[in-house]
Amino acid sequence: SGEMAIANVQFDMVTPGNEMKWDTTEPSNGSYNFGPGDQIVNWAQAHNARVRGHNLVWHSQLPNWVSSLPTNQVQGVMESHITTEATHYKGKVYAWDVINEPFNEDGSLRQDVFYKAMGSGYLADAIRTAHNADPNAKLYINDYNIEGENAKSNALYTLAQQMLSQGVPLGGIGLESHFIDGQVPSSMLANMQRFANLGLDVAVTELDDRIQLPASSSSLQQQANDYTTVVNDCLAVSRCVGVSQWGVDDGHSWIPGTFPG
Ligand code: 9MR
Repeated sequence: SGEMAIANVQFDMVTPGNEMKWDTTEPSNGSYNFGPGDQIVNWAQAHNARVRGHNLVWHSQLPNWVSSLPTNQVQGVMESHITTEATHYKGKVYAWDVINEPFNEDGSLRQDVFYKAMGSGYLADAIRTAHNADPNAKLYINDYNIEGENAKSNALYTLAQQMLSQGVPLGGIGLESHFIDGQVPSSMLANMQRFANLGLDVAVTELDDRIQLPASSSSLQQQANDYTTVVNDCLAVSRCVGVSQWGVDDGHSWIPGTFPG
C-alpha cells in the first residue's frame, strides 16, 4: 500500500497502535496472543526500525476479566502480564510504555482497577517488574495533555522525582502530543527540558494535530507550523529521543472516529 511504501523509507521507529495492548495480548487469564505484535516487530527488524512497545498497564482496552477481578488478585495478574509480555519481547523493543495514561486532568491518579487494588504503589511495582523482565528496555510513563506545564504534568514531574529518588528504574516520559491545530503549548520545550534534567529521556510518542473540516490553506499552514514547532522543540532537548506520529496517513487516523469533523 502507499502507507507501507512511505513507512518503509521514511520511518526508523514504529509503535503498534493496538497490537501489544492487554485486550489483544492476554484476552483471557494466562492465555497469550503475540501474533499481531510479532508482525510489527518482524517489519521493524526487516527495516532496521526500533520498536516502542505500547503498552503494558492501561485502564483502557483492558479485558473485562481483569477489571472484574477480586482486588486481592490484581497485583499478581498485573505482574504476570508484564513479565510474560516484556519477556516475550525482550531484546526486541527499544522502550516500553509500561504505564499508560495514569493521571486525571487535575493531576490526581485515575481510580482504575490497579489503583483500587494497590494504591499509587502499582506504578513503581509495574516499572520494577518490567525492568526485571527486560533490563535493557527504556521504561516509560506515557500520557496526554502533559506536553506543556500544567497541573497534570506537574503531578507527573513530582511522581518522576519520587520514583528516581527511590531507585525505581523509570527511564523516560512519553508526551503523546494529540494536539489541536494552533494549540501546541508554548511551554512544551521547557517542560521536556525539566524532565530531561532529572536524567530521563523524553519522546513525542503519538503526534497528531487535528483540524476542524473543511481545512483551509491557513489551517493547513498552521498545522505545518505546529509540526515544525514540535520537531524543533524535540531537537532543542538533547534527551528528546524521537518524534512518533500516530499513524502514517490521515486515512488511518483515530481522529475522525473520536472527533467527528
Ligand atoms: O489508535 C488507537 C485506536 O486504533 C484505538 O481505537 C484506540 C482505543 O483506545 O486507541 C488508539 O490509540 C490510543 C493510544 O493507545 C493511547 N493514547 C491515545 C490513542 C488514541 O486514542
